[in-house]
Amino acid sequence: MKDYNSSLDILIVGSGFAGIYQLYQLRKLGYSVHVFDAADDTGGTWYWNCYPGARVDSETPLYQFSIQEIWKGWNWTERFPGWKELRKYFDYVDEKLDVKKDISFNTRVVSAHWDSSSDRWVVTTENGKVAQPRFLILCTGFSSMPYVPEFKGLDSFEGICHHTARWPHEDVDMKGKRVGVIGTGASGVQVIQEIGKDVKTLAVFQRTPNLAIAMQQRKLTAEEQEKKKNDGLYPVIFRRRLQTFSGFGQDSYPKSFLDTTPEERRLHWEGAWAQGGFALLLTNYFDCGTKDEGNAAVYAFWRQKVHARVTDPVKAEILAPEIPPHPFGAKRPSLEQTYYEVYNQPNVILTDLSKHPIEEITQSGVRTADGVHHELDILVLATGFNITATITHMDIRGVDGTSLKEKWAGGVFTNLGMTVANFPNLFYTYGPQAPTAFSNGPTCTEIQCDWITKCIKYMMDNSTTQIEPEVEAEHYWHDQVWETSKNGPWMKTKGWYNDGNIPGKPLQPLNYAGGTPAYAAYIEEKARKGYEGFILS
Ligand code: N01
Repeated sequence: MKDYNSSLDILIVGSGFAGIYQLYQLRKLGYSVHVFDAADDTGGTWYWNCYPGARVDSETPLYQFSIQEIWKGWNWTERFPGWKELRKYFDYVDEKLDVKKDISFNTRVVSAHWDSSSDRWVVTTENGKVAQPRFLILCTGFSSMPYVPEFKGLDSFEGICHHTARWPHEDVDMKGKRVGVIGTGASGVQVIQEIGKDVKTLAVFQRTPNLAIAMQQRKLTAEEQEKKKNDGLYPVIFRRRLQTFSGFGQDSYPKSFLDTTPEERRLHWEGAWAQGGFALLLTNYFDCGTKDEGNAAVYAFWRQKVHARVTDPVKAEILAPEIPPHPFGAKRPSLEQTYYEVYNQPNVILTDLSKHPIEEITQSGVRTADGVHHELDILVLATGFNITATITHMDIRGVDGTSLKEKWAGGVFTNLGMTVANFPNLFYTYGPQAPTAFSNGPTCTEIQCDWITKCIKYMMDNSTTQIEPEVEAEHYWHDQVWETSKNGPWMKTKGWYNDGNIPGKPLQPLNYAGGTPAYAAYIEEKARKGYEGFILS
C-alpha cells in the first residue's frame, strides 16, 4: 500500500461524478491526490443503484462530464441512460483519464479527525487504512446513505429483502415471484414499471402519490450526436448548463400564470409534456410553483393525464387524488415511462398507506391496517435516503473535537454549502445547502470542484496552511438558504428536499434555491475577494 501519510496533499472520498472530476482537476496541477471509495468500482450512485429499472432522470448530453477528452469520443444510446450504460461510461472515463490508479476501492472511511499539531486530517477506514492529507474533500453526494424505516418485524422477514440503493450486483430473479415494493419515489416508480410485467404478483405500498411526469425516453443515434459535436454545439450546451437556474439548459416561462387563458396554458403544458423530462416543471410559468391557483391548475392537468391511463377509477384516485397530496413541485417528480399502465394489470395490488399503514412485516409478508396480509417472496425497500447522514455517518471531528454530527444536530450550518466552521481544510460537494437537488448533478459538482481546485491552488501558491469559514459567514449563508426557500412549495410537505423524510428531524431546506448561476457567481465573488468570509492562516 502506498504511503499516504507523509506526502498526501488531498484525499477525496467517493469516485462518482464529483470525485472523478475533482481528482482529474487537482492531479493536473501536480498535487498528490488519492481517492477512497467504499465500492469496488467507480460510478458512485451508479455503482450502488443497480436495482431493476434504475436510470438517470437527467438527460444526456447535459448529464455527463464537460471534459472534452471524454465527450468527444463517447455517444449515448438513450436520452435517459440506464445504470448499466452509466457504468460503461465510467469505465470509458477511466480508459481516457486513467483514474483508477489513484483510487483505493473497498475502502470505506469511518472517521476523519483534524490534527492541529500537524495541520492535517487523520482519516481512518473500515479496512484499517490511515491517511493524513492536508485537505479532505467529501464527494459523497446526497444519496449514499439509504434510509430504512423502522418497520415492526422487518428482521423477521424470511424472503429476500433489499433496499434499492444496496441492490446486489448479481441478478435477483423476480420472474414468477410475489414481490412487494414499499415507497413510490423515483426508485420505487422505476422498479415498479420495470418488474411489473415479469412478477407473479406485485403489491405496491404507497404512502404519498408520486406526481410522476412523462420521461419521453428515446433512442439516440451516434450520428445525431456526432453531428452536434461537428457543429460545435457541445461547448454551447455545457455553457448553457451554467446559465440556467437548474443547470439543465431550460428556464421557467417568463410569463405569469395569471396572465394566461386556460387554452393557452393547456397548449403550453401539452408541449412540455411532449417534450418530456422535467420540462413540465422547469419550463412552467414562473409563478406556478408559488401561486396556489397556478399550482392547482397544473396539478389538475397532470391528474387528468394519469386518470386517462389507469382503467380502475379506485386505483386512479389513489395514484392521482382529487385533493393534491402536496403542491406540484414540492417533491421531485419522477420521470416515468409505463408506470401508470402497470396498475392496469390484474396482478398488481395498490395499497394506500395513508389510509391503511403498514402494521408489521411478518416472516412471509406485509400486514397493513386494513387487515390484509400480503404474502411475499421478495420485499423491495424503495424508501429513500438520509441526506445529511451521507456526511455525518462518518465520525468527522474538527479543531475542538466536536463532531459534524453534533454540530448539525439542531440544523445544518455551512458556508456556501461546501465548507464548515471549525473544520479546516474540509470541503464537500453536492450536499446540504448547495443547489444540489435543484441542479443537474454534473453541472453543480463541476462548479463546486472547480472552486475547490482554485481555492487549494490559492493556498498552495500562497503558502497558506488552513482555511475555514467564519461563523458569521455560515450564519449569513444559512439565512440565504432559508430565504431562497421561504416561498418554495417544497417547504409545504415533508420530503428529502427538507430533511422531513426522516422521522423526528426538524424541517430545514437542504438546498440553496437561488439558482445555479446565482450560486456560481456568489462563490466566485467570494474567491475573487480573497476568500471573503473565510479565515486563512
Ligand atoms: O427516495 P424518496 P427515492 N412507510 O425519498 C416512502 C434520486 N434518485 O430513492 O413520500 C411507507 O423520493 C416515501 O413515502 P412519502 C432522485 O433525485 C435518482 O425514490 O415520504 N413509505 C417515498 O414514497 C430522487 O428523487 C435516481 O410519504 C415510506 C419513498 O419511500 C431521489 O434520489 C434513482 C416510509 C422514498 O422516496 C430520492 O428517490 C433513484 C414509511 N415508513 C433516486 N418511509 C436516478 O436518477 C419512506 N417511505 C437513478
